[in-house]
Amino acid sequence: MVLMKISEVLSGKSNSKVITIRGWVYRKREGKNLIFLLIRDSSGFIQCTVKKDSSGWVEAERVTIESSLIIDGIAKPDDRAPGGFEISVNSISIIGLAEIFPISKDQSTDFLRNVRHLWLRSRKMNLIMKIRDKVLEFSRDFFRKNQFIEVSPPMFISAAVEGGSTLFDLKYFDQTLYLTQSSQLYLEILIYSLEKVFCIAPSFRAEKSRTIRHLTEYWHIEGEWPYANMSDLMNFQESLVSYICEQTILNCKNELEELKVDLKKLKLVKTPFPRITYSESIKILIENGSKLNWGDDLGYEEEKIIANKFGCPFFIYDYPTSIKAFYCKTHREDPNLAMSVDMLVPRIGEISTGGAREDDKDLLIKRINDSGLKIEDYSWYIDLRKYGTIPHVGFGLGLERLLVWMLDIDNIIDSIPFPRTTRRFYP
Ligand code: AMO
Repeated sequence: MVLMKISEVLSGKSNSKVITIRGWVYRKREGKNLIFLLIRDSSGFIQCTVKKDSSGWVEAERVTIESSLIIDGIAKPDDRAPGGFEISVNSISIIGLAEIFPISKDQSTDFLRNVRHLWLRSRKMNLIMKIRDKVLEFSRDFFRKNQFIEVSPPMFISAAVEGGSTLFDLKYFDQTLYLTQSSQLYLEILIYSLEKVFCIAPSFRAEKSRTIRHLTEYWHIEGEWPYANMSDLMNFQESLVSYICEQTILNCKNELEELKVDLKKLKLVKTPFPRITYSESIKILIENGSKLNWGDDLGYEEEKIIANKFGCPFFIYDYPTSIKAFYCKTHREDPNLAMSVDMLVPRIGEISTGGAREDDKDLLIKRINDSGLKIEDYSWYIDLRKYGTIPHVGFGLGLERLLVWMLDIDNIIDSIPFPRTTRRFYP
């Protein structure tokens, strides 16, 4: 007897052979002389039929939805069965007889999110998590192909990266520390040793926003690149996103099909992405009836208006310095403009932010002071500009926002196994 994954059985390799599968009962239908069990494992679903005269009958009668089983039987093609194959069952060992499973048909999204630990077994979540894994793999591939080194920054930090209003503080023995909002400043340290670096790590935001694009803990794909300019940065980011889309189409065909993802949208992701300045984006907004003025930050609603106009990923660059963080480098000929760039997509708006970092020590100190931050908190960051400063750029791409867009997911909550929001932290 050969132990097989359900996907191997469905591929026809084991036709007419006696095989063993390990899985859980997804559905059960009982007839007088026949019981149908739809069994799932990590790889898929297969119909198993148990005849009254087989030695598996007694166990088949006992099993309940989500019971875990080991099944021995003969796999054979059957056009009526989902996937085109079924297993004619010889015997069943019940490993864990399940109590009445709380999830049944037609339950509300809210209920399913409340029983996340059980809902993760659903096909939908299984498929999203598989694509998520692949997107992480393709992101790493792309950085490595471009000679970036993966590094491991800390999650406990001593000073804000992205401003105090979204900072989680925590008691760290006798002091207060924070959960990192971005690994950017730590990647900036590491470029002085390793040059091109990247990380894929959690970032935390104490954000009360309850939108389809906000989590309090999300995964951040961040890169930092010495001696590159804004044009290199946009070229790199658009190539990364189109590589991820291309590889996902090639390698996750079945998952995308089953999730009914709009493949046309992914296939249309081609470089170069359109690029407009912040000033041009304000013009578009005013033409569309917005009351926004030059200098105002773009909110979710404004981003959506512009993004839906483009219908594909695109960049907005050269934002007002006044709405950008202290580390943003400014244009030397016009210090009111920051060398900063966001990537936006339809429906979600911003999915990444990046830019050139201020590499001049005195200008950086001025920006820290002007931002009302305590200079002593950033003395190590200023040291980087004291000892062999170099021009550099970097960016942060939100993994979940990317997935929400790619996979047409309704809410960011369903792009991560264990979502953390203002209301959700269980389990
Ligand atoms: P920013 O704060 O714009 O920039 O964040 C970068 C990207 O992170 C994602 N993101 C989020 N995803 C889910 N939930 C949230 N609450 C959330 N907040 C942000 C978005 C966003 O574009 N250090 C800079 C980037 C840089 O310049 O390198 C930064 O963190 O996709």
